[in-house]
Parts: sequence; structure tokens; C-alpha cells
Amino acid sequence: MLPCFLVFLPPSPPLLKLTPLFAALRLTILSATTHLRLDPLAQARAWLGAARSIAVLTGAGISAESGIPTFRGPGGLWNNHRPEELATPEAFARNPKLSWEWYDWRRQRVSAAQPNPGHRALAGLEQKAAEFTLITQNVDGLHRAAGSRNIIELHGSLWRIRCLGCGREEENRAVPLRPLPPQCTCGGLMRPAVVWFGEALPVDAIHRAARAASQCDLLLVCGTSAVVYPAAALPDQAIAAGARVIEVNIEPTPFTDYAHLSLRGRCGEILPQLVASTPASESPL
Ligand code: BJW
Ligand code: ZN
Repeated sequence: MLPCFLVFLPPSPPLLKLTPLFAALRLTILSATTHLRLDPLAQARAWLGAARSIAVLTGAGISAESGIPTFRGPGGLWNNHRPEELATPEAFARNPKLSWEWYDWRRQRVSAAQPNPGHRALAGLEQKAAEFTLITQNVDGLHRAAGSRNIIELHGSLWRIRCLGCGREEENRAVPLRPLPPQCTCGGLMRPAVVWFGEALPVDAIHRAARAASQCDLLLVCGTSAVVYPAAALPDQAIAAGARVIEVNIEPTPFTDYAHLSLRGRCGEILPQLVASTPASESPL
């Protein structure tokens, strides 16, 4: 049985985020107007079926069911490893071998993992949608492995490495990667081509993501704590541009109160049900 929790809100500007008073008002409106006409999953399917342009934002939660640890929360990577010791430009400069050992461990773990039903459901959704963009914060490459094609990797990829000397970037799938740290043909030190705190996201990726979020009819926000910017601003941008936004997460997030619909449960369980054929004729509310 699917555990579902519904928050059903009229679209509203993200400005309401600005003050607790507005947030309280919004919740009051919510409790006064939450008369469910469809069950949450049916409502979400109706909106999906009616959407011409669909965007999806994913985070570590969608890969959790493939055995890849999330960053925050129970079992999260940041519980045992401090980002500032491993995953910042300063940490890498201080001790590139230590940082690489951690990335090498993660590469080994991901290389042994398979996409799960959540990844596959999104790949299936891409086949059905007239326009579809998958924006991911994940660096594991599991969306591509599942068959998704129009993917924007906001935080880079575990499978690409970049030279700090000449800037050359290459795909590298060696597992384990040796020697550590790897060296470029120019003699420079290679680093993982991922985005660390304090670093700018790839310009093209964030522009394309912002465009997809502001041009879609519907944005699905799946398995992200929605706390890391600028990715966390994309759902607000979608709402401001008039899109419906549905969140899928096992826990509430700072975005939950602003989502039009919040489905509480695992991506690997909810997404396949959401994407299971929905006739476009199911009229949206
Ligand atoms: C499930 C589930 C299941 C579990 N089903 N759900 C204030 C405003 C704006 C910005 C900032 C600010 N203060 C500081 C900043 C900057 C900073 C930031 O946002 N910090 C916040 C923490 C406050 N941002 C940056 O530094 C970014 N760069 C930047 O801003 O540059 C500015 C600049 C401009 C010009 C020049 C120079 C600079 C860069 C951010 C980079 C993030 N990097 C990481 C590491 C990537 C590499 C690596 O993998 O090692 O990206 S951090 C980490 O967090 C990783 C993730 O992509 C990212 C987001 O995490 P995610 O995916 O949401 O995972 P979790 O673990 O947080 O959440 C999992 C969720 O899944 C939970 O909600 C669970 O409940 C759920 N879940 N199982 C469904 N089965
Ligand atoms: Zn080089």
C-alpha cells in the first residue's frame, strides 16, 4: 500500500516564503480549503497526463534505493565525513590523495549499483512526454544508465575528471582508479569534475535548468532535501512561472509547504505508480 500524504495548494508566488506570517496564513488557507477531489496519486497522475512540458529535479534520495548513500539524514555521507575535509577546493588542495580516496570509494560503490524503479520510471516518462528535461544534482550517472536522455547534471559527474593545470576534462570509468591522485598528460593534478561548495555550477547547466524550470507546465521534485542552492531555487522558479510542482520524498523538506502536491514515500515506489499510463483525458483540477 502506498503511503501518501497530500498537501494540495493553489499556485502562489514564492514571495510567500519571505515571512513566517505569510507561511502561517498559507497553511491556514490550506487547512480551510483542502477538500480532496481525487486521491493524491490520481491527482498527480491527472496533472502529469495534462502536462505538455515536464521537468524533473532529482537529488540523492532517488538513488538511495540503489544502495547509494544520501548526503544528509540517517546514514548520510555527511554524518561520517565532513565536507570541508573532503569535498571543497581547499580540502582538495590540502590533501588531494585523501579526497581522491573518498571519491574512489564512492565510484566503486556506484559502479556496483543498478538503477532502481524510480530511475526507470523517469526514463519511461521521458518517452511519453512531448517535452521533458531531467535536472539532477546527482553525480552517479544512474539516470543515464536507466535510459534517460535529456539530462542536466548540475553538480557534475563522478565519471569525469578535470586537470587543474590545463583544464582538460575527460571521461574516466576506471574502478579502482590508480594511481591516486591521477595526473594529466600535461603533468597537472586531476580532480573529480564535480561541483564543490563555493564553486560555480557549470554555466550552461544552470541556464538550461532555469529555462526548463520556468518553461515547464509541471515540475516533479524527487528525493532532494532542497537545501543546496542554486538547485533549491528551481522549484520556486517553476512556481513563479505558473507551473504545478509535485514533491516526492520520504520526509518533509523546506519546500514541502510550497509544493502544490506532496507525495510522501519512496521514489522507487511512488514514481512507477505515477508514471503508469495516465490518460491525458483525466481532467486536471
Ligand atoms: C528519499 C529517499 C527515497 C531518501 N525516496 N526520497 C544561501 C543561499 C544560496 C546559496 C548559499 C547559501 N548559503 C550557502 C550557499 C552556497 C551553497 C549552499 O547552497 N549551501 C547550503 C547548504 C546552504 N551552494 C554552493 O556553494 C553552490 N555553489 C554556489 O552557490 O556558487 C556560487 C558561485 C557563483 C559564482 C562563482 C563562484 C561561486 C555549489 C553547491 C555544490 C553542492 N555539492 C554537493 C557535492 C557534489 C559532489 C559530490 O557528490 O561529492 O552536491 S553537496 C551535496 O548536496 C551534493 C548534492 O547534489 C547536494 C544536494 O543534496 P541532495 O541531493 O538534496 O541530497 P540530501 O542528502 O541532502 O537529501 C536527500 C533527500 O532524499 C532527503 O530529503 C531524504 O528525505 C530523501 N530521501 N531516501 C525519496 N527512497
Ligand atoms: Zn593537464
